[in-house]
Amino acid sequence: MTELAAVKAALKTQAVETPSWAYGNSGTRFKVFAQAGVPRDPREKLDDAAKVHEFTGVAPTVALHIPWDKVDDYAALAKYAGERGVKLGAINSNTFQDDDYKLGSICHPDAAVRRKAVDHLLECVDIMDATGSADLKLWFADGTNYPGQDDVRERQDRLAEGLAEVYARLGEGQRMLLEYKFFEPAFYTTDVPDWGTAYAHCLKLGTKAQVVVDTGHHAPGTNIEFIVATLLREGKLGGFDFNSRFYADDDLMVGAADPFQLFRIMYEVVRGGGFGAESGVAFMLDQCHNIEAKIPAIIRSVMNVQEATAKALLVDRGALAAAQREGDVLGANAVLMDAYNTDVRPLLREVRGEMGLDPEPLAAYARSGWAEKIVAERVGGRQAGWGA
Ligand code: PSV
Ligand code: MN
Repeated sequence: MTELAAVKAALKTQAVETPSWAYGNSGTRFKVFAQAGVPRDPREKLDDAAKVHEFTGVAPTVALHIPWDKVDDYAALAKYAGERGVKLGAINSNTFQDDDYKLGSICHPDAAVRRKAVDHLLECVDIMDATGSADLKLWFADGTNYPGQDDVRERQDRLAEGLAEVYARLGEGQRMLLEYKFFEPAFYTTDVPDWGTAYAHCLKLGTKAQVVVDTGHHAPGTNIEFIVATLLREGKLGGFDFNSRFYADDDLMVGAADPFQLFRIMYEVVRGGGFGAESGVAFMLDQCHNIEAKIPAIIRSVMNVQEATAKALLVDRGALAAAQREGDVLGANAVLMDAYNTDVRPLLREVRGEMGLDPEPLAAYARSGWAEKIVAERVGGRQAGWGA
């Protein structure tokens, strides 16, 4: 196989997971703007996700969020997804929207609240059994707002205890993916604020516990690709929640704010053996489309990930290694920048053509009439939104 053929073959195996909540209404804490045609239940979210996969060919799974996507029969929901050509992906837990969680969930000072939170996580594993999902994705809003509010060390003990109980419940082939976020909603201490804390807990738990890197969950200037390289090296990178940030956890389209950063991340993924199904690294989106049309925004996001991946795959690794060995600073940098500055859109158009897809997913989606159809048909009922 020529090198270009190998790059194309790799791109055809790419899999980006889209989040059910991105198809619903969302906003900032100031206002949620409703859009016409938005799904009213989990099935309609899957219908939209299936369209993203139909036009991109590389978005075969959909992440669910419990209880936002609560249904009576999860096996039936998985079957419904399958009939539309997609599968159910990670199950995202929610221990941050109940009044009981004001002071935290699995780190709460009251054992009864901790019990409630852990029971929810165990319920999520039951759901994974029914849907065939492999990953439980955990993000905790736990933390404190004021110095002295709670015992920071004890909160870590409570966290470890709760996680251990859920870990013990994981079945064969199931994983626990622990996300970190440096602040918000807690402002003084956060119980899982950084990759080091997440890594320490996952290391203690065992091989089924891995870290999720949400690209929006870092302070400005953080070198995310270094974190990626380190976690991959330790076998602890479970996956990504991709999105873009300008300020904090903006949840904008991945690759919109800083495509160069996305390329650098994808280069470390490729370099560290994190690309491809056998790597176990999950490439998920975690985004909210507040003012832009949702389905095209998700298609655009998937394409942005594809473009960054194509550029990362095009890096001349041999030339780079040679320049690095020789201490050729400018030469090494030039090899990386050559790949980044390549216009990979023609290559991706070819790849799509070879996959039997329209080379222009956004134009094909616009022509498909799906946007008009859902606006006409999804009338009445309650639109899905943040919290539903
Ligand atoms: C909140 O910050 C958050 O965006 C986390 O990143 C989760 O992954 C997501 O919500 C869904 O719960
Ligand atoms: Mn996330």
